[in-house]
Order: sequence, then structure tokens, then C-alpha cells
Amino acid sequence: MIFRQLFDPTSSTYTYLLGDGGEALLIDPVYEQVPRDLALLQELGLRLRATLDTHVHADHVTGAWRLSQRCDSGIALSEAAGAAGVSRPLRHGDRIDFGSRYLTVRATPGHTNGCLTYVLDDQSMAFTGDSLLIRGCGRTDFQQGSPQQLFASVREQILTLPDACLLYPAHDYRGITVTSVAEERRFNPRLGGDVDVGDFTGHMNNLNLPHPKLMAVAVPANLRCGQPEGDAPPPETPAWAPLTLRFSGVWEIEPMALLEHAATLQIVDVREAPEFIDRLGHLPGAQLVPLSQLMDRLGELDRERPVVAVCRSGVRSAQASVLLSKAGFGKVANLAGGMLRWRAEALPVASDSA
Ligand SMILES: N[C@@H](CCC(=O)N[C@@H](CS)C(=O)NCC(=O)O)C(=O)O
Ligand SMILES: [Fe+2]
Repeated sequence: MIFRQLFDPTSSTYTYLLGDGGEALLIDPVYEQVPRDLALLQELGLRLRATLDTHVHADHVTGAWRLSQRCDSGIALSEAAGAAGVSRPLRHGDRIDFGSRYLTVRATPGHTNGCLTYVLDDQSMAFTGDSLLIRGCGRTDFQQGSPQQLFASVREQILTLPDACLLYPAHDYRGITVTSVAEERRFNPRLGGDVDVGDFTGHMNNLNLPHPKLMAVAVPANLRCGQPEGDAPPPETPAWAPLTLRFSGVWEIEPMALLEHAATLQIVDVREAPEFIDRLGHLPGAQLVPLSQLMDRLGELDRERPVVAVCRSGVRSAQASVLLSKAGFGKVANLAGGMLRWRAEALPVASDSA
């Protein structure tokens, strides 16, 4: 059997590829990582049979719909999630085949009402979504979450698997990749050892976490299995630089890729004038056109050359990218993470005034 664990650094999400007999499943694919997943499937000679989400995610958009468009793959998700566009609504006890292997479905509600855990046929691995994280668990304060339900799900459906069963979560915010049933039974501070449902509920009701940054976008999008609103087909990948399409529709360029392609591009810094020469500095050769003046100064830009918009964190420049595209510029991208990431990666800066 082929097994790969893939990571999305933006949302700290793990996507899992399982393959056998030329057929593959992807568990929890991420919208922006679909080109990566397609390349891997192609290189490993696998046909994608289905994508399986462990639940309706609140922090990133699923790649399920986008992959189904490219691979004709099925879309599997808990029936209880009530999402549109699911081709295979799942229930506890269902079986999902790939090659000569299969996963069984266990309902593990509590983080959301539709959370599922997928267990490999020989019980050597299980994919727990956010029901059980490494030494932790998913929060229970939205999407019909319930600490009492989560406690029962983990104790009865996950920690009853064999000691040696490896557990693969949907996220880890510290970069730890895998755990086991024996380890979590002993060391999970919320759900292992002698903790009881009262202790657990008290803990979970006092987490006071801010909502995920993307929640307002991700939940409605995931209730459509990641299909963008409207009928527009996903745009072709531009060839002028390696770019990533964000679910918002904005193309992004990574700092290193921008450095490599800088000579052929126009770099437009959309911050205000004082920021251009403050301690962050600016990209060598950048042209200063503050966002507030952009639409009045389009004539200063070359419509034939690709434009990369830059700001402090990547938020204002994302808006600038949308405005430029709407104004008819065909080759536009946003610098991912803005000057903050550019500086964090120790790339060259200038500090002269415009
Ligand atoms: N900072 C992250 C937070 C993500 C978050 O809240 N994740 C959920 C899973 S969808 C969770 O249960 N996290 C558990 C925790 O942070 O302890 C974001 O904004 O996306
Ligand atoms: Fe989640």
C-alpha cells in the first residue's frame, strides 16, 4: 500500500494519500494544494477514486470539488454534515474500497456533529480528523460541537483500537506528525489517563479560543464541498511564474519565486508613502502606488507586463490584485505574506524613497 502524509503550512492541515492497485483516496485535501496533489497522483500512477473529508472544516476550504472536476473522483463526507455536492454520504460502519484495501467509517461526533474517523482494514492506522489531535483534540464550541459527545466518541471509538494503531490527525500546530492509541491513552492530557467526562467538559468549556480566521469563508464553502460560488470554471494556471490560486480567487506568488522572476515583472507596492521607507523597507525596483490612489494611477502601469502587488502583510495587496484584475490587467499576483514574510526569509530590500 502507498501512504503519504502531506502538509498545508497555511492552515497546518494534513492531507493523506492512500493508494493500492492503481487506485487512491485522499483524506482532507486542501483547496490551494490541489495542484500538488494532482502532480503526486500522476507521478505515482494513481487514479483518484474519491476524496474523504473527516468533517466540515472551519479553517480551510476542502479540495474535494476541485479534485472531482479534474479526476472525476467521488466526494465522501458524513451524511450528518448536510453538505451539498456529496456523491457518497457516509454513515457509521460504511466501507470505502481502494484497490484491494479498504477503510471503515466510525462516527466520532463532538468537534462537529458530522465528524468521522477512518480506520484502515487491518486497524494499523486511523485518520481521526479533529476528534483526536496529538495530545489534544478539536474544540467543541461551534458547528454543533459537544464535549460530552467528543469524550464518548474518543473513548469508545478511537482509544478502543489496538495499542499499536497509528493515529493521524487533521492538524498539528507544532509539526508533530503521528501518534498511537497507546500513547494517547496514557499521555493525552484532556482525554487519556484518569480524566473523566466532567474534567473534560470543564476543560473544553474554558478554552476561550478565537474563531478560526477563515471560518466565515470556509464553513459555507465546505457546505458546498469547496465549490466556488457561481458557475465560472477554475481559471487556467498562469505560466509567467509559479503561482498558487487562493480560494478567494487571488493568485499568490511565494517570496523566493518573486525573487527569481523579479526582472520580468512590475512590482507595485500599495502601502502608504511613509511605510515604503520605514524599517521594513521595500523590494528593490518596487514602484510605490498606494492602494488609495491605485485606480487613479493605472496609467503609470504597463498592461503587458505581469504585476505583483506588495504590502505589509499581503492583505491590502490582495485587494489591489482584485482591483487590477477587474481593471483588465491579465497577469496579476499577490506577494504571499507581504513584506513581513519577505523580511522573515531574509530577502534583499531597499530603503531609498520613491
Ligand atoms: N489559528 C487557527 C485556529 C484553528 C482552529 O481553531 N482549529 C480548530 C480545528 S478546525 C481546533 O479545534 N483547534 C484546536 C486547538 O487550537 O486547540 C486559525 O485561525 O485557523
Ligand atoms: Fe476542524
